[in-house]
Amino acid sequence: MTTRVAEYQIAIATSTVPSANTDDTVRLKVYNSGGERIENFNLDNPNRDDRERGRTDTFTFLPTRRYRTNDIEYFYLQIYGNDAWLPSAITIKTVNMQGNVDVQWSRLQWDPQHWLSTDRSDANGNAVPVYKLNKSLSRDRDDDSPPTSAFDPNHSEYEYD
Ligand SMILES: [Ca+2]
Ligand SMILES: [Ca+2]
Repeated sequence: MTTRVAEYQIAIATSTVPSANTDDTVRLKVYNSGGERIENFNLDNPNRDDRERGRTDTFTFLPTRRYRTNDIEYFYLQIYGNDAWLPSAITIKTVNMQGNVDVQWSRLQWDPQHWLSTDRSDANGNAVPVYKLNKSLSRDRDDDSPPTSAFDPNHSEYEYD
């Protein structure tokens, strides 16, 4: 039983390897079980140089409509540009109306092959413009062990806008 989403708290770390940083736009998109995109967050702190090497950036968003945590089915993490980016970890939390964390999704062991770029030849041909984070694989309300297969680099659904 989950409750209405009152806030998202997102933390994303950038790898320390050379060129892991990016100045390109990155968005986190939230989808419901019907495949409808219900949020499209621009991961940008206005007064901060986000996604520098070895840094963790945090973002807070309010939902743009009314729904419950259970309505959330999956996420896309998408880059808009060819300044390749290599994350090292991501955590997404939903907060309820009482101010408590409702559910936390996280991937704390990022595959170092999984660069994001619109130029697929980046990272020796391993780069993709978008990753899918499946709720069913990554949800860890009571489990501290990091999921290992939360992101699907082979999915074919892209949305550009
Ligand atoms: Ca910024
Ligand atoms: Ca880069």
